[in-house]
Amino acid sequence: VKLYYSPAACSLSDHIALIEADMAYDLVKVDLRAKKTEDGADFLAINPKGYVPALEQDDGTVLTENLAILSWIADKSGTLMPVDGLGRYRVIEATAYVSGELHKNFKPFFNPAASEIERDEAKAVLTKRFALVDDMLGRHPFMAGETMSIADCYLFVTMRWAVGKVGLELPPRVAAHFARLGERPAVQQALREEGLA
Ligand SMILES: N[C@@H](CCC(=O)N[C@@H](CS)C(=O)NCC(=O)O)C(=O)O
Repeated sequence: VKLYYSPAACSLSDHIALIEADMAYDLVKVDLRAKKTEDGADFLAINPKGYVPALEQDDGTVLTENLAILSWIADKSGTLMPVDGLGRYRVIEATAYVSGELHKNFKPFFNPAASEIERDEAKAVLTKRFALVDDMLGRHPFMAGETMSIADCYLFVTMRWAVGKVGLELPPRVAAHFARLGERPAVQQALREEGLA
């Protein structure tokens, strides 16, 4: 598969998941402003939504939306999400929380036109959202249960933004989880390959 990505963007979660799942992949960097890939192709022709991640399969099919791409990686590899039972829906629940409740609230920190008030409001919401993640991590070692899942891959990216972009002080269990995930070889490889190590 080909992963269309931008360094440090939410596509980093798919990159980590592909490595954790031991799947073969090629990376294609996208200039999100110019909507061009690193090899000069029109990114809008590949993904009309104009954002990353996008995952192109070997037959040319393009899948978009992080929750769908992460779920595809999990299902194809048989890792990072239980195949059935409540555990599967716990992983989807946690990944939807990262996408809809964490990721969304970073928007003002990526938008140079956002006001200080918007940033302060978003920071207050993120503080509450991460406090709930701290509760989850008090019940089990990973975000959605006993083992690493796609939710943790995505959570890692948002924790990285929280520390590096927002200057948020992560609650203790979240901070410890961030440090532990950062030590995983797959995470270190993905960071290296995106020029972030
Ligand atoms: N709904 C999308 C949102 C993806 C998204 O926000 N991508 C950001 C990077 S983290 C992006 O490419 N922004 C550039 C743009 O929208 O032009 C998903 O869940 O995959």
